[in-house]
Amino acid sequence: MKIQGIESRTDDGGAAIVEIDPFSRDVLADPYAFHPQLRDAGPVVWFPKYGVFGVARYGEVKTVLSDWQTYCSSRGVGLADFAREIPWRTPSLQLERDPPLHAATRGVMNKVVALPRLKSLAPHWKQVAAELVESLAGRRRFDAVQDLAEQFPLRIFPDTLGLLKEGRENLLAYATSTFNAFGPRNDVFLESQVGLDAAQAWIAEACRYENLAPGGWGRDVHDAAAEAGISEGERELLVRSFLSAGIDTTINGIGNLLHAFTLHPTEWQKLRSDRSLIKRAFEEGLRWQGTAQSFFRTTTRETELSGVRLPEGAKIIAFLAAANRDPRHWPDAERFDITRQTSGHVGFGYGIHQCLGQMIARQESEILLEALSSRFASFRAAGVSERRLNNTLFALRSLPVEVDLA
Ligand code: OVM
Repeated sequence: MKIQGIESRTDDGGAAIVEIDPFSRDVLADPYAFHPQLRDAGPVVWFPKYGVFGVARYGEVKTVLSDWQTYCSSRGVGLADFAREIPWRTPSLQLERDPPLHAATRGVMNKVVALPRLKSLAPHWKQVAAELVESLAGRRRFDAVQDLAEQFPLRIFPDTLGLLKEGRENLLAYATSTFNAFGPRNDVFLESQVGLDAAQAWIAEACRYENLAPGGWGRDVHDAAAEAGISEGERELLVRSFLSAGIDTTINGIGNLLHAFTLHPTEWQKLRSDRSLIKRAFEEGLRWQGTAQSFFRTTTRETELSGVRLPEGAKIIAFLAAANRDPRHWPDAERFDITRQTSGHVGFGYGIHQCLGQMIARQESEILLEALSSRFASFRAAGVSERRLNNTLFALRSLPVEVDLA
């Protein structure tokens, strides 16, 4: 699909004007068709529809994410500028904070997700993965999103946190709308708002100390944060970060990776013949078809980026997914290749806000891939897949597959 709308015009500061709406249904359904034109338009683009800048090349995306002094997060990492409008939810104490405040909460959270603690969960997660894969093996045809990618994180992560058993269906609804809320108030966003009040109320309740099970990470967050002198209300917000960022992301990271394998059957065979490729396959999945497609920053001062002048208080979209396929950086960028060198991908972001939960996502995905690739000799599409449009996430609603057993 060729998307019209990129002309060689610039705004006053030299940014290339792009008339395309990056949050239109067409682009959200197939962002990778839009990225080449976006990258080629110039190092910095300007979207008049929203009055925001954008970067889609690898170098500029990395610059914006690295320089938190100039490109801040505390004014929101979506389209809304918190300096001008009231945030739609209480801002996150992680995602939507700058140093020095950011460091205090990040330190607390880092303790909770520390590797030895994470590793101690692996035996249980492996057992859950084995059971899930066995039940799918008995069916041979199933939906790799609904029956697999959604099932696995939902069976392990809420228990890891010690969440209330009842009402967990609210988790996905909440995360989906949170990720939509980083974009404009378009139909995609509005559709995800239906019934959200109840989901938000459940989330707030679920984050309270007394509603979190003893021994779970939710209480660990409370305890570690209390020790750091963080108030009770703020402790609850830190737990909320896990609920916001830990479910829809992993589901779609796994879903997108499985989708990539259905499109590239030889890569599945490579994985089966060399299991040491599992780690790389996960990273390549995030590079080639990442979950979080974009985040915004806001300029704290007038600045210049690759020769383009940006005023103070400007919103700028960092297109992570476009950077991850920028041919200026990646050899054979469009190719899904699980043997490639993937280090430096920005699928988890970059800099001080780089995904806190990335080791959790890695462990979940590697355990699942291990179980799948040992049991399924082939893994192929068996019907038409369906997209689930989201202003931030690249997501599938459905991926019918058929497997042969090993
Ligand atoms: C948060 C958070 C962090 C990362 C991603 C995200 C919804 C949220 O701290 O709430 O997306």
